[in-house]
Order: sequence, then C-alpha cells, then structure tokens
Amino acid sequence: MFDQLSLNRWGALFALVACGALSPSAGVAADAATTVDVSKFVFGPKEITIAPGVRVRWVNHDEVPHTVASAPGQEKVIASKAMDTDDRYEVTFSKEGDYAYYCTVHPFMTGVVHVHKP
Ligand SMILES: [Cu+2]
Repeated sequence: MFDQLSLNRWGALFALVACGALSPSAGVAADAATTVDVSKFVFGPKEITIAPGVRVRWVNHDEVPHTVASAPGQEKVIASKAMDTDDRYEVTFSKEGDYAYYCTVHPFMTGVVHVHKP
C-alpha cells in the first residue's frame, strides 16, 4: 500500500518536471519577438541575428526621444516615429538580409538586424 502510494507520487513529480521542460519552448513559439533596448544613446544589442518571420521590438528606456530608421541607401523597412520614454516600435522581418538602421535624432546611434535562415 505504502509502496504503491510513493510510486504514484514519483509519477506525478515526473509529469510536473516534464511539463516544466516543455513550456518554455512553447512560450517562445507563441511570441517570437526579439527585444532591442534603446538605453543611454545605444542600441543594445547593437547587432542581432534572427530568422525570417521574427519580430524585433525596440523599447526606448531613455528620457529623450529616439527613432529607428533604415540607414540611407537601404530599403525603408524600419521607420518609427519619435519614441518617447517606454515607447516601443516593432518590425517583422520576412526577407533575409542585413538591415542597417540608425536614430535620425542622434545619427551616431547605429545598429544592424541580420535576418538569416537558421
Ligand atoms: Cu536617438
């Protein structure tokens, strides 16, 4: 009787562990976004590599407005309005390529989104 009960407990524990191991990957699939933090006049990380179809989200943590805009000569895929503190801007990149961008208010702020199939 006691042995049977403890066996059931281990079974329940195992089920919980297996469930916990599966849920993080399910969460990533549901929200395939990568965040770039705009902080202290720097895009962090400055360069990111993502798969096609992934969304990139820029979040401004500074007290001054910033923008994200495709670099001159690039296809205008990235074109935000001025982002105030805590504002966000999102782009889903469907095509492979290297997307250079900058802040039009502070052109020394630059970054690159590399879109490549994994
Ligand atoms: Cu800026």
